[in-house]
Amino acid sequence: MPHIETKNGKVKKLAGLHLYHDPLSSCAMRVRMGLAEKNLPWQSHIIDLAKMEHATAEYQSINPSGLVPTLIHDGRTYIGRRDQRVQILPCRSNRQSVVREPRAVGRQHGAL
Ligand SMILES: N[C@@H](CCC(=O)N[C@@H](CS)C(=O)NCC(=O)O)C(=O)O
Repeated sequence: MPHIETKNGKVKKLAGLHLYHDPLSSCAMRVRMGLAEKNLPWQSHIIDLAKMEHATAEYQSINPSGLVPTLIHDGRTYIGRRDQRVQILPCRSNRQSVVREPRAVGRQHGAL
């Protein structure tokens, strides 16, 4: 899941893990499953696709692709790419993100 520079000032200030997602999105479900598997606490921000909330200027200032999910970790923004999956690491420290930078699908066990 590539890291992008967010233009949204509020998001830059978010501490911990925050997931912008639609409960019915299978793309977002993969990330929710990874977070649950690693027992990581996270805060939910619902983006209702049926209500076109992903098409708002506010959401697109967080994720310019207008797709869900968007994962924020300590103000850093991670968005999905078709050929890449996020890997959520089992432990956290102040120096290392729990979200590993992109890897190609199928190259690594444990990738989401
Ligand atoms: N490769 C991305 C794809 C994200 C994606 O396609 N999300 C869909 C929901 S599963 C979406 O936001 N669709 C809204 C739209 O296409 O307008 C990922 O896995 O995160």
